[in-house]
Amino acid sequence: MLKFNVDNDKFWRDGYLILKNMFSHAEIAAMREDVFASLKGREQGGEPVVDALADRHLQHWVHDERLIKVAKTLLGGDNLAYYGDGSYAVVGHGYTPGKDVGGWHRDNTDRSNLDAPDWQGRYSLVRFGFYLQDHSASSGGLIVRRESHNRILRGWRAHLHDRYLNTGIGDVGVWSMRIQHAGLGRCLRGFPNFALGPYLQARLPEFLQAPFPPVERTGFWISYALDDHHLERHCQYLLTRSERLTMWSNAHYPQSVIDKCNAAGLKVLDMPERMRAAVAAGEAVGQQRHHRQIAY
Ligand SMILES: O=C(O)CCC(=O)C(=O)O
Repeated sequence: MLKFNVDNDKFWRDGYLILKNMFSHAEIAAMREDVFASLKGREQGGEPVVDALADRHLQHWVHDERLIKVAKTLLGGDNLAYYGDGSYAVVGHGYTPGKDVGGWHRDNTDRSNLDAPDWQGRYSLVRFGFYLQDHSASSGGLIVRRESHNRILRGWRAHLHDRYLNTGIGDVGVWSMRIQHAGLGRCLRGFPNFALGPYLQARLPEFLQAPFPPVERTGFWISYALDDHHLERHCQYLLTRSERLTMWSNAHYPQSVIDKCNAAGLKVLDMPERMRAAVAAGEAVGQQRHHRQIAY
């Protein structure tokens, strides 16, 4: 039994949801500590960049039963999988506004061609976003373009769909991987419901934009999907990406962690192993630095 409301209809209509008070303040503080312990390991301990399930500081969050339950509820299926897509970023630590974060994009496989397979039927890949500081009245949260998971919105009318995830501590965002979104969003000072996407951020005077929280802006994301044809296509796409080669080359999932996932009702697709096998077979994987449509 979940203690918070999961509005399925709203999720499929808008393409995203904010799950209010899904985690306690203490849990979010612990998650933030875990992320910083991992970061310290990478920056000072020479630990490799790996996805969340292979990261000893973070792996327990991947099989959190609440996330699994919500993902299954939203996606309407029991065959839920984790496919090596769990990561974090801290602004100022290799995560630069305007370079690594801030522009509009989608995270699915076929991004602008609505005839492509991703756009046939319900898209069964979702991402949870934990913003580990208070964005209820301050900038730095995610901006999503409502309903853009179902269509391409263009021109000035598209901005009417822009929504700011003004998450307080413990609120969690979840969105369709097909939705258009922009990281490091801003909101209007005093009006946190009013989203300022990249266009308005660049034009509105600073004093009208809500400030960022006083702590380092930290995001942690975990994706899940039904183990279906959309996911297989997305996995094929991810194998083309250079940042996955970096993230998966040294990622190993201990059997005990896989067992915990399975016990929580989550299947684990070992994408790191699949990437290593493809590399060993001499396949052309991990070469694309940016999104590139794959054949269909
Ligand atoms: O909020 C951010 O920093 C970026 C999030 C994002 O673009 C993503 O998770 O795909």
